[in-house]
Amino acid sequence: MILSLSKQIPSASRKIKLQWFSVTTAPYSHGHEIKLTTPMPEVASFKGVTSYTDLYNYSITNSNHFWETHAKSRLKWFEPFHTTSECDMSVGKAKWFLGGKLNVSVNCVDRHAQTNPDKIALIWEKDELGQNEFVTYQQLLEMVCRLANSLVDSGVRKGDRVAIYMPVSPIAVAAMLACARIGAVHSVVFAGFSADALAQRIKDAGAETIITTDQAVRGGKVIELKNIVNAALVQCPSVKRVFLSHRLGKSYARTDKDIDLDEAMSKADKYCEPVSMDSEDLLFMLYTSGSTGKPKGIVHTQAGYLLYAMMTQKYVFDYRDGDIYACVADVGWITGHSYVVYGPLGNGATSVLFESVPTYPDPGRYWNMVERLRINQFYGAPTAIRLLLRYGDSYVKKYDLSTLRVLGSVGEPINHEAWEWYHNVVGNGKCDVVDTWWQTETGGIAITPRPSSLGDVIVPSAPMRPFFGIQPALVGEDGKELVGGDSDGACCLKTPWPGMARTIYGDHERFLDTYYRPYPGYYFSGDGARKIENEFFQITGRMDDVLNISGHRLGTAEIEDILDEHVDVAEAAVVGVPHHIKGEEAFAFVSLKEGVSKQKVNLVGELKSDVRQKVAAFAVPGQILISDALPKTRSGKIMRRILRKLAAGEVNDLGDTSTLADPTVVERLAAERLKMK
Ligand code: 6R9
Repeated sequence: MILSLSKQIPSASRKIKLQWFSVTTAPYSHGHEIKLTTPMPEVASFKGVTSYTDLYNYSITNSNHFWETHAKSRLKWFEPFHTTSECDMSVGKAKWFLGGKLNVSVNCVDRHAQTNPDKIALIWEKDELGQNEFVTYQQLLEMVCRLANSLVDSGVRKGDRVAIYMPVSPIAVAAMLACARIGAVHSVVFAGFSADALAQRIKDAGAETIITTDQAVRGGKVIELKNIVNAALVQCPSVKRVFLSHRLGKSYARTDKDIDLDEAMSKADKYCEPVSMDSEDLLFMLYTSGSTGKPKGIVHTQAGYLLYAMMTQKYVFDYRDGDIYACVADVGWITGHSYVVYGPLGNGATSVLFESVPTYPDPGRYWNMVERLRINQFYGAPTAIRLLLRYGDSYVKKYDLSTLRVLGSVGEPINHEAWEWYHNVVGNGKCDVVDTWWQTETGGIAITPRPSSLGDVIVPSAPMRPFFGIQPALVGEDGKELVGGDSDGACCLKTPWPGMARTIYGDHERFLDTYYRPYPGYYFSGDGARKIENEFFQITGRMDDVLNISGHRLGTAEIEDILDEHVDVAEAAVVGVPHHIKGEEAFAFVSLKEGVSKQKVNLVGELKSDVRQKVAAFAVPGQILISDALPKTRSGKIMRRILRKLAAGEVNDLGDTSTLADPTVVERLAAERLKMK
């Protein structure tokens, strides 16, 4: 999809390019070699650095000195590190700040509670419009300590995995930081995932502890979280305890493993001694989708991750002391980890927690919140922007959004219409729009237009430039880096950075196979990219069987596994199709077992409900085409290329079908496809 957009960018002369850029030049049109304006005190120790270009180059050529200087000045250490990094991209090895001891919760809470106890750490924008809760750093410290002590009192120890299944709330943030305080490894599971998906993640992590909430409420709808946890527990006998916090306080089914979190916290000590952690001890794992059915528990460690989240939050969003910063992501995704919790709190910022949805109670919700809370940075997803722009400008215009300075976009490519609306209507033409490309695996933003308030041009709809320390490379099928021209390649990163993932929990081979072996010497992201005018990066989409539905990553195999389980289904294949709001949607092809009628009543309904129940609502295919067979090569491989064309409705442009075992299958599928909307 983004490809067609990039074609609109004139690739001729600089003059044309500047016209194109003119939407965002003022007041940042100083050209490329501008002096540093954003305070970065560390620059004083980087010899010869006087411009942004110098600084970026320094971060690559003197990577260790660059990061070491920041790690010393920005993190609070119990014991200093002795070696800055031990990394080898050719074998997927990454270690940062070796020998150093620290505690992430101390860095995110204690030190700010000491210097600025009454500063607001969290503003909870609850689902109910106009209801906020404010948590100061001092209060957050007490919450974290009491929660940490509750965990310890019940037997949770350093290295234990703790599953967190909670809505966006201060108590969810405290749960993450409490794990960090005692050295437990948290695994936050997005509270929109089903009982089966939750159980799968609990089992893979070997978690014996769950922290959850009675109910969640989103857009006025109640989700019975505790009952979902109970259903997951049936599959996870090894779980020993379920801590339960209360949101709505409605009734739920109890089990003998339940521990009331409020009660436990009120009895617990209000201070908890932080555990001294090694830089490379596990901080958390977060499950994400790959091209097989089994989600991968991406592992991040302590110091490198935290430093990278902090640096990117500060310099990408031009965060300044006193700003009110809002990232509206759910804490169940990496964006919530790095840009709701660790990055902003590490920097001592005021971070907004958004519990609701963009259209509740009406499509002005975000902007109502921006006005009320006087938000300076707003970080959201293109899917929401696309949805909101359809309701027109009036929901934006009625609010005073003059506090906004930077608007961020994440999760998927932002198309031109959405970018322009975000920039012109939401930002009133005055804010920087930063399209941020990164992944669960990169830990923090890797490619983004403007890594500080340096001032420079911004190309609409492209993440453009690498952040400090990041060196992207476009690599061709032969494993060689593509240089020059506007060619498409695999989006790889060729130098290590502190936020990089360390492994897949329990499966280091899969980690190497997925990220380091496809293009030896490089980290392979799974995305394709190209360079605009041989200068700015633009992402072209996934190169594997991973879908991006409303910014949520999902492997096609995860949906196929569920469809395959249905008694009537012989085989299923899922592909992505473009969708005007979600960006992409799943389209399923299903062949039936012998003797099952294609007309079977409500088969499509049953299949959709299975996916909803067993994966998540966002995974439900928009369309399901039932047939007697799927197109296969003579060696039995399903031809997804053809299915993608069929799904997109391009039935007359199916390309070469000569390698198919039975070409008539495609003809029948094409006829069926034409009958659908
Ligand atoms: C942060 C996050 C990662 C995948 C990534 C890519 C897509 C994210 C993007 C983008 C184009 C952007 N993606 N940001 N594509 N432009 N600005 O979303 O992490 O959930 O792991 O997804 O999302 O395909 O590979 P995660």
